Amino acid sequence: MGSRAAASRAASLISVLAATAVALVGLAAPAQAAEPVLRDLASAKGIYYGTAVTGSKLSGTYGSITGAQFDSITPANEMKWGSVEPTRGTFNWAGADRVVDFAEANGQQVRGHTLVWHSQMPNWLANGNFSNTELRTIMTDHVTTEVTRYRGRIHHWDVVNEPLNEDGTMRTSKFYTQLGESYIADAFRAARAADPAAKLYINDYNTDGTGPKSNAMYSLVQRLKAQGVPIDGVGFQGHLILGQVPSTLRANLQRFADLGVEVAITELDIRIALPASDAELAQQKAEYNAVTSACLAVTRCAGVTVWGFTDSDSWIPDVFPGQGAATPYDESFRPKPAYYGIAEALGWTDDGGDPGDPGDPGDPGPTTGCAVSYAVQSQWNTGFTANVTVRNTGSTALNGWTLRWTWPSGQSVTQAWNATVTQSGAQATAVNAAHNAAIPAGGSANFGFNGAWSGGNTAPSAFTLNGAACATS
Ligand code: 9MR
Repeated sequence: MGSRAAASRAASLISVLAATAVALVGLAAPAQAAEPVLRDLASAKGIYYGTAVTGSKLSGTYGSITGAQFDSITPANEMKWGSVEPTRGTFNWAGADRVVDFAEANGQQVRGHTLVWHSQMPNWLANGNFSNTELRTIMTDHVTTEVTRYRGRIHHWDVVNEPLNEDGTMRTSKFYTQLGESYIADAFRAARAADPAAKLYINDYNTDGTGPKSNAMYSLVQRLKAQGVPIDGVGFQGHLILGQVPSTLRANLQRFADLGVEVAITELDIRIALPASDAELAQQKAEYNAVTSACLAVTRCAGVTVWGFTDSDSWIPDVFPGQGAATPYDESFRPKPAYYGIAEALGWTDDGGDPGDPGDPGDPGPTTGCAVSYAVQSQWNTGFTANVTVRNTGSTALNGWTLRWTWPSGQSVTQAWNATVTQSGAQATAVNAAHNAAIPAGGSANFGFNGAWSGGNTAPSAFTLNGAACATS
């Protein structure tokens, strides 16, 4: 199968070198010898394993893991129309170039994302009044210019992104409203002419399982094929919710493959209501495993891309407040159970020699723990100022925290900063501020408050963090 053979090319030697380099400089736990290397495992199975990246972050630990673990990268934003042509006729390729250059330096393929999309258009385009003829030319010129620039360097292009509504009707984007469905065919034809080697994809979300939207995509692809439109693949974004991975995913991928196109999971993440419990992270492991396995079970599935590999680079918390923990690595770049779920789907088995590895069979699993230091910084006749440091001594990141304690001698909180502190009777409750909600494993958060006291100002002796008792120091 062509796409699988292509995906198995020389990447593995390069990735071993990259992984070794990371281990030598000791930057990141996941690249140590006993840890699985997703790109090698995927390559051996004939698929690629990719991640969306933020180009400006491609150095340090973020860059090391990106290079070591993945054999395909997708610029999350840098190739979008608004990024590359913010002013009509003025192109800024710096961000996109950075991603493509990184990929080539690390033996990776690039998924180009995305050419024609209703969102993240430059203002001149979104708000401009163009005749239908003019708009069609603007669109095909854009496709031609961008695809030509990266000719021979992009393995997949998301030519048209998110053309459908949830009910399966065509989304009334500027392109559809003015040009009708033929805008899709025109975009694909322009892309093919500009780079005959790139595989050309249509890409959408909530088409992962069967349903009205997926059925509409199926019909659309049938129509395009019948018209001889040069479409090579269908991308299924895979923005999923814990517990709601469609049971029809594999069968859905297969029916598209049976139309004679490639399929790929292009933007996988599995979001969880925060804070994520150990049980939820274990379920997420199983679900990452299931999605990866579904791709492997479909011969024409070219690969899987996660939409950001680390929770510190995920769009989810910004768009779905209170949800997150959606990617395979935590915010401190520690592999989560999901990472091992992917690796196991790709055929990795624990060597048995590292019972401490998170996610390994027989390991103790993620640990939780906290330590609190409480200090009265100043005290006057009836008032005092205190400072509290909360340390995450567990092995997984916290995404949102609540600290509780009971006052031993009738104190009360009058004003707080860097946390919201409320009081009920003798019990005080401090909830994180937005900026210190995330505490990576080994990290800490700090807040302070003014309080009132009379008679005595004995320090609290016990604290709980998210309901679990903390050590005090
Ligand atoms: O991850 C991207 C995020 O940084 C941007 O702010 C956002 C703007 O819409 O786009 C995100 O990526 C989207 C992708 O391009 C298309 N599918 C949905 C993704 C998440 O919104």
